[in-house]
Amino acid sequence: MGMLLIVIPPTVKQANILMLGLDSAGKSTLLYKFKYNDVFLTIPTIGFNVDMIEIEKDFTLTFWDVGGQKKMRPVWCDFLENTDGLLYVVDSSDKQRLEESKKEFEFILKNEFLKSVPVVMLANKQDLPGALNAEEITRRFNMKKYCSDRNWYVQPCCAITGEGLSEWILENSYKYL
Ligand code: G3D
Ligand code: MG
Repeated sequence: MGMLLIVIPPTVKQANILMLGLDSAGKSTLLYKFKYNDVFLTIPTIGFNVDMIEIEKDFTLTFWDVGGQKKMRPVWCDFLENTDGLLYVVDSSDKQRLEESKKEFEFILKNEFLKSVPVVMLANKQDLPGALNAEEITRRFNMKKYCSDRNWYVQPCCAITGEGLSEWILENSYKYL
């Protein structure tokens, strides 16, 4: 997949991460896990959640977790401006809605505001039986084609246990943004 490295000007102390994905993909669970290293009972997000997480001294990521229900998806466009990194969350075990998720993904990538914005796809719910692995998600989402104009990476994870997250959030996130 290659090395993802985007140079952050020394003055940039904050980056906006937009979390998108279908409803129930696990976005809010992931955000709680990032923030508190804990699992909270999530309720379907009506509107959006926003949270700032200090990755290291003087570097903060602001996560925008936008509701993924069908009626919310047209609203995604209102959140695209000023996005430094897209975190697209997929329920890797929900094969029935994979195609729907892919369609939304492809659609959103075409938006001018997301031009060249790096993408990390979180292949969530790896704990569930039959979950597609990162290679399969990469293939099914046609990442090589649709993200050929930007840096991208597919990270398998489980928002409940946090597996796969710490590597990304602590070690690598700042490199992507
Ligand atoms: P959303 O914010 O993308 O809409 P949520 O999704 O974070 O609200 O999560 C939807 C449901 O998926 C929640 O279950 C949550 O506990 C579950 N979930 C999230 N991540 C994982 C995971 O990695 N593994 C498993 N097994 N479940 C996960 P409920 O039952 O509350 O609907
Ligand atoms: Mg939510």
